[in-house]
Amino acid sequence: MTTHYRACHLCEAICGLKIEVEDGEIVDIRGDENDPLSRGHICPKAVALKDLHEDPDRLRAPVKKVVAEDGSVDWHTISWEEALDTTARRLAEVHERNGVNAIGVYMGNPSVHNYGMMTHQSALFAHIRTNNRFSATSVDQLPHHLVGIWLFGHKLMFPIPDIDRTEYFLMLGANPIASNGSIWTVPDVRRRIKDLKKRGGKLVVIDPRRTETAELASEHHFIRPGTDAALLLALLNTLFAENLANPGKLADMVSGLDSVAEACSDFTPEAVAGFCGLEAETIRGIARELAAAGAGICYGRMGVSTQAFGGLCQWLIQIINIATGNLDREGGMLFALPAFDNVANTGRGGFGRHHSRVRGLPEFDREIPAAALAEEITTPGEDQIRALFTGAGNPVLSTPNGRQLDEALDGLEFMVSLDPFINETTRHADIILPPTSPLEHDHYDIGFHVNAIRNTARINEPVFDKPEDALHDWEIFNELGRRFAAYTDKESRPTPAPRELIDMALQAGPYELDLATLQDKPSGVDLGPLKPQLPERLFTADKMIHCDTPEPLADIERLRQGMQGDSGSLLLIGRRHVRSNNSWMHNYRRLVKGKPRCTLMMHPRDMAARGIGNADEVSVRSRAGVVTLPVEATEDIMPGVVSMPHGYGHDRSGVRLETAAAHAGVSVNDITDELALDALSGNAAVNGVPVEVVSVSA
Ligand SMILES: Nc1nc2c(c(=O)[nH]1)N[C@H]1C(S)=C(S)[C@@H](COP(=O)(O)OP(=O)(O)OC[C@H]3O[C@@H](n4cnc5c(=O)[nH]c(N)nc54)[C@H](O)[C@@H]3O)O[C@H]1N2
Ligand SMILES: Nc1nc2c(c(=O)[nH]1)N[C@H]1C(S)=C(S)[C@@H](COP(=O)(O)OP(=O)(O)OC[C@H]3O[C@@H](n4cnc5c(=O)[nH]c(N)nc54)[C@H](O)[C@@H]3O)O[C@H]1N2
Ligand code: SF4
Ligand SMILES: [Mo]
Repeated sequence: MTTHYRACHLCEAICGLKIEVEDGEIVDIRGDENDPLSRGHICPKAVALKDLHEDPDRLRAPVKKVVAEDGSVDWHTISWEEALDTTARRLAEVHERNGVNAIGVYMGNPSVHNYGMMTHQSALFAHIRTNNRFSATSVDQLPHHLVGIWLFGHKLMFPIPDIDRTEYFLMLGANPIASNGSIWTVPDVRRRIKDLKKRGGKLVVIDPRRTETAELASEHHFIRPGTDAALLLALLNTLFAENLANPGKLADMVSGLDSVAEACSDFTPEAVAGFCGLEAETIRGIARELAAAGAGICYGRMGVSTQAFGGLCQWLIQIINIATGNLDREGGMLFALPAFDNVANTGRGGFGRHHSRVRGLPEFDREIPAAALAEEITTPGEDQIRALFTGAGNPVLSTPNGRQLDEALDGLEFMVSLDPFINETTRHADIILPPTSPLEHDHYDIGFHVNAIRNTARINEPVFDKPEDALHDWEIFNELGRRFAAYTDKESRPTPAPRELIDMALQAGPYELDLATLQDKPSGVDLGPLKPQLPERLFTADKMIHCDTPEPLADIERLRQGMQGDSGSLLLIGRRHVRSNNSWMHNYRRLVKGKPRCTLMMHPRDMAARGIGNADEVSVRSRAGVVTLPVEATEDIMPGVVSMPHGYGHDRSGVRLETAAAHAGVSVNDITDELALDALSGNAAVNGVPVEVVSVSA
């Protein structure tokens, strides 16, 4: 028996694991008590790492699609030589004939959990500087990046809730008990919330659903989806009107708060109460308690990012943290200082430097909103996408109006996917390049230490040897880069192995660590709690935080317009479950067992009004499409709101995910709307979609 130490890479909590292997097989996975960040915590998904590794549906060699004369599709195993050469040649042909923008790129969420994808994608993409780049960012955390740029001068400057030392925590649109935290690496959040309450602190949750997190909170308030920006403005209004705003030591490095005070002057609690569905006195109470706390937090995630006012919400949240003096305060919001300092190591990011061809949507960091991918493939003209590269993503299930994209992908001349599975997206590829299993390569978390509540670092060796004739993601990028460069007469410079890059970055980093030191400590090293770092850590030219950001200030007018009138439609929101992970963890019996999770949660009052019985099949219709699924009656959802999880809809022809197909569900993104974006940021508004619900049970 051998024992292996490993950080779980499935979600942002990056829990330390202890994995026991006997005769080449995993016999036990448990939490690593010595991990200074996760302290032994794990969730049910960790054990599924074994299932993922052993999954018979996981591709072990490249495959190419072969279509028979009768239209039937078969996948043939091919050599790496053929797979890499064909991919590079076909991409080069499109590049040659139609220009670089004819190649589209979509990178999905697990790229950020796998360092080789981050350090090495440029080995290929340095040669394909296409304007048609997309990623899951624009269905997720895009507003956080923009706020980072606007206020702190860098797209990765994320203020992190210091939950272990706070007294008052105001949380909007996040459900960490299910998600284990986001833009907030906080393993064992349940215990931390309990500790907060034990020391007399308070957690207040604002969510249209009484979630698992709301259940634990000191207070929970329902809010009408999409109205949080008005609530946040009313909180600021109260802070300024009652003279409670006090930036404290931030005063010397902050300017422009007066402009915000002026902009929110008509957003009194009374003015927004009806729109948001909270009492005016409740809003005032929250503002007063947050101001009175010695250290407080205002934090918001998916529910306030992926909605019609996502950019404005995330900006207002940080303005509140500044106005209450809680930014850069212990027990408030602090910036992490990772050993591999990916903030110092990456560009600051830009916004709106070019726009998408068809709809004129703004780029962020050279990417345009994923909601525009289908139209960029189907709309003829110069710079139309004709070839597509996808890596670690499943946009057919994860981006708005995925059904439209599903159809659009068939029109491509060539598609290649870097992915271990034949799923709803990769089934459209001509070639699939499967990387090694996660446990066959080493692991260092470049992505998430910047979100973490404590500074720690760990490198972990592979649990299993790399099989003969297998390639890591980063090796695939290096090889594709070299071959594409050869076909297009460019000079290629393969990037050194990720380990070397990490070693260099660690040595250059703030703790002057190196790989050898970390290798001796497989449970990780503790670098201490987060500390105040401003103004030194600011990336703004004058080391100041300018709160009078023109773009979000101007967006307040759009909110005012939006507050007029109510269509009376039901509003659809999303949800997550601890045993699921976006679209790709439904192939494991131990995670999907139990009652079906892909249901429409609905309030009994709304059901009665429509003659819907419990467990009826209902059709849910939006502007974009319709899906049919079972309804689940619950008083835990606000009347007028319905909720459905994402990442389901696996029963499509050609998908090779046996267990997932048997628990297929339907995809909520068949009815989210590719035209419904936050006009400020370009982020998808997958929460707050107007829908009609009708029983289809006889
Ligand atoms: N188990 C599990 N864990 C995961 C994932 C997963 O799929 N499964 N995915 C990972 C990823 S990629 C991410 S980004 C994170 C996301 O992490 P979180 O943001 O914590 O996760 P969600 O469960 O989407 O929480 C969003 C909440 O917003 C609420 N909401 C919806 N609309 C509104 C609104 O208009 N206003 C307000 N105030 N609330 C609203 C929803 O009811 C929901 O409770 O989770 C990560 N962790
Ligand atoms: N309606 C609605 N839509 C949403 C959300 C929502 O809350 N509601 N959440 C959004 C969010 S937060 C996110 S992050 C996105 C996720 O959207 P995507 O990133 O597009 O989708 P995933 O489901 O994460 O797909 C992961 C893919 O990566 C592959 N993969 C896993 N590990 C590796 C690896 O190491 N290497 C390679 N090459 N491939 C790998 C898997 O096989 C799978 O195909 O979905 C978004 N979509
Ligand atoms: S919470 Fe679960 S999925 Fe997330 S890192 Fe920890 S064990 Fe892995
Ligand atoms: Mo995400």
